[in-house]
Amino acid sequence: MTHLPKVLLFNPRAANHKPRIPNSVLQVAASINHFCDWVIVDGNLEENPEEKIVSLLQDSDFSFFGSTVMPGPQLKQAIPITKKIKEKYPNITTIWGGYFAANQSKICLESGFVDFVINGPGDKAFPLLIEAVLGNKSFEAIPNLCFVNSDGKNIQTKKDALYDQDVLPDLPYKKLNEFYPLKKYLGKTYLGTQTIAYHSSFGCPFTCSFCAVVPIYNAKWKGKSAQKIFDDILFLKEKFGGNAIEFHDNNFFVSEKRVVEFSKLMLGQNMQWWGEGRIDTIDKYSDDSLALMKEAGCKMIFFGAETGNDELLKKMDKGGKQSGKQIAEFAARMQKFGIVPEYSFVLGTPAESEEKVMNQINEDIEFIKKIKSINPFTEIIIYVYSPVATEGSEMYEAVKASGFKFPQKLEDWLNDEWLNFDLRKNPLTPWLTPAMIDKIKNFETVLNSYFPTATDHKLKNYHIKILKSFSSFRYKTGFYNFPYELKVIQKLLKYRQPEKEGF
Ligand code: B12
Ligand code: SF4
Repeated sequence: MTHLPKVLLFNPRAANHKPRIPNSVLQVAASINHFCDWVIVDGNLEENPEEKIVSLLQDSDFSFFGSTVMPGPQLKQAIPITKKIKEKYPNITTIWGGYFAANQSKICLESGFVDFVINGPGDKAFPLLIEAVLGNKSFEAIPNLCFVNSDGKNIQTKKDALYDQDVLPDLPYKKLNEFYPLKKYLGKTYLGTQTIAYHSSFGCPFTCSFCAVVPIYNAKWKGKSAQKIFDDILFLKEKFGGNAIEFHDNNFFVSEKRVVEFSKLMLGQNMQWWGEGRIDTIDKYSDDSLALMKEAGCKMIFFGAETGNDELLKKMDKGGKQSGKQIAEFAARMQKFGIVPEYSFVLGTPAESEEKVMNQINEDIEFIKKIKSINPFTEIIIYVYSPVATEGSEMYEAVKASGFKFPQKLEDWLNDEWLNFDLRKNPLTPWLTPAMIDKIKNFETVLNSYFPTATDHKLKNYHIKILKSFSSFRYKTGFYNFPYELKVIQKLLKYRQPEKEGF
């Protein structure tokens, strides 16, 4: 009997979050399914994932440990657990992938406990890397890989063009179901009682200057066909009872043709769905397409509205097409079709003076109120700008000029301020004063009380009435300071303010 190489794949816990199908590790598991014996440990479903991993490593002869790593809370488990594995089992090859690892590959490799970083899609790189390690071959020819060579030099290999998504191996849902019942991943949301997390495309064709997708995908995008998406969804519906979908793509709506085809297939399925898109892209869709999408279950779409200021939109490289006027008109257009626009705004971008930063925050607050008056059903998500190293963009140049620096060591990301950095709530960037952060947060509290989110499916009608009546004076007069009473009410009602990704 031949022994297959053993691979332990880890999905670290994303703090305070309901579990979702762990697509990142599941997709790389699919890429090695034909020649490796793999196990998934999901930090979202394990009380103590470290204990679980240690016991697996003690009982069996694993050669590889792979972890996916997003910025923020996932680091809290990914860093100490990988470090421990490397200390106790130096022969196990440790591999990180995902957005944090790819965008911060240098410090990951310098930590001494991450041997390799996958820089972008791992579908080809991961199996090739396992083969190269086992066969003692060179790593230089493996695409999408970062590593330190024998001369101590950081090497980033060439990026592959994006793969044809329809020919990649199917995700091994049935095998995942052997480790964790798949039903545990199908959460209750405002979309349905058993919501599927599905990822139908990679990358994004745009280059917004604040976006972590840009350095990895360089304005490339590739999606699965409508038929392939539909077949997978139907499988998850029939086999595991999925009855709603969150599309986790960076940009689900790039191709109107694909969305229309998918919508036609979904008619009569009685499943509601949500995804992320761009205002300027979907504004080009025909009325017929929008009406069809609604009929096919499209309930809400997430859009990066960012700001109403046209000059700033240009600096953000929003393709130069999105304008404040368009954002406002589009909110009204969505209302006509009964699709909820979920607009995210990025407040607190750098400017030449403190006064200018504050003025922009005030302007953005007024713009958000304008959007709400045009279409009160618009869901508003407020972020505080957290820089991403998009070298060469005007925005990142201003960030660097302000003296801002990313941590120089991997473990520094475990400090509280850096753990919270990518949550985009209080990134402690040098140009933001505490008064500015307070202003943003207080406004957010008042706004979310006056217009409670539709995504909190536990919220009752009388909760909404209470929240609205207590916040009405503040919202209408612009008095946002110290909204303690609203915080207490929100806490008592267990009201969850809206978060990105519609969950
Ligand atoms: C699902 C998701 C979440 C889920 C996580 C669910 C889970 N894992 O349990 C939740 C909602 C919890 C979440 C939270 C956050 N997220 Co999030 N999230 C995503 C999302 C939408 C999809 C990730 C995914 O499943 N992709 C599908 C897989 C197949 O693709 P992939 O991860 O890229 O994997 C491929 C490669 O990267 C590589 N790879 C990845 N991992 C590994 C591991 C190994 C071993 C190997 C070999 C290869 C490999 O190979 C894979 C296959 O080709 C992405 C955006 C996106 N479209 O990817 C954002 C994204 C990763 N999130 C992001 C952020 C910032 C966050 C937050 C930190 C902040 C926020 N406000 O959203 C929070 C953290 C909050 C918290 N409380 O933990 C950013 C990261 C940006 C950055 N600066 O790097 C992204 C890119 C969204 C964005 N465009 O801004 N998120
Ligand atoms: S459209 Fe969205 S995903 Fe694409 S580059 Fe801009 S912010 Fe990033």
